[in-house]
Amino acid sequence: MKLTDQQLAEFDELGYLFTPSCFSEAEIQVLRDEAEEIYKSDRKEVWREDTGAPRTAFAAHTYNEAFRLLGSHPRLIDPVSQLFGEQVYMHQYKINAKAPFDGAVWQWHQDYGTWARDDGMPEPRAMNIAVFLDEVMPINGPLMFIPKSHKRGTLDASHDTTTTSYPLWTLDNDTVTELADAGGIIAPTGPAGSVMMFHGNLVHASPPNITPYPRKIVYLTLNAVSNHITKFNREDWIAHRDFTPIDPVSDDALLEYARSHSKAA
Ligand SMILES: O=C(O)CCC(=O)C(=O)O
Repeated sequence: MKLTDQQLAEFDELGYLFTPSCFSEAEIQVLRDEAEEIYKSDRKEVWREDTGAPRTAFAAHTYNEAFRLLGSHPRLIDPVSQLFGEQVYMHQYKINAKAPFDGAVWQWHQDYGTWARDDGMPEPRAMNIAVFLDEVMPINGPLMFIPKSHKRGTLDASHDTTTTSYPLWTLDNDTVTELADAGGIIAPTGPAGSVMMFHGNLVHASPPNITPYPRKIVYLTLNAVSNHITKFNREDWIAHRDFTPIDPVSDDALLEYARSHSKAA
């Protein structure tokens, strides 16, 4: 999948590109089923909310074949490599749950703030590309973004280690208010299989999910190989130390896997 000049200009201007239904339901169903199995396991990579509900599962591409294929999928890897003008490696991989009734807040933050401060990443030449595993609705804890906020560089932040089970470098209310007054706030919604690609400095957050409806999203954090991290403070299954460029699989690899492994097959 090659980005057009118009898409490149839109990404530069707004800091994100949203592609509804980038993956088919057949491709997503197998990932959704396997994510639920991963959440049931007691692996160290599965972090939980204070209630015990799953919050995130790290590094699933290293222990699950379907998520490995997604982590090397050309519809995700190629546009990010194109934007950075070089090959990318996996800096982080998460399946965030936002569980029904229990999914907690993600405070306002910039991803690059954490990658720079905690992992010594030299430049914001990494980004998250998010794949919806469930339908994301206005009510089930959607991601919220402040368009154009990536143009403001890396902002002052403080380390929030108390609000949730997940430590995060978060922005203060005055900063968020000023940015939102300038750029507004959007919450992309859409069917499972939709993809949101966003700049490492784009300010974002998500509210709790108090509905009965799950909202799982997979995040590939792809970093330009020449921009690899220089500090190794976090576990290597949270901030990876394998800087090998990702060699994309074929476009139908996930569909083939789904055909042979889906519960209906
Ligand atoms: O999954 C979410 O709701 C937010 C995740 C997030 O902001 C992040 O991983 O940086």
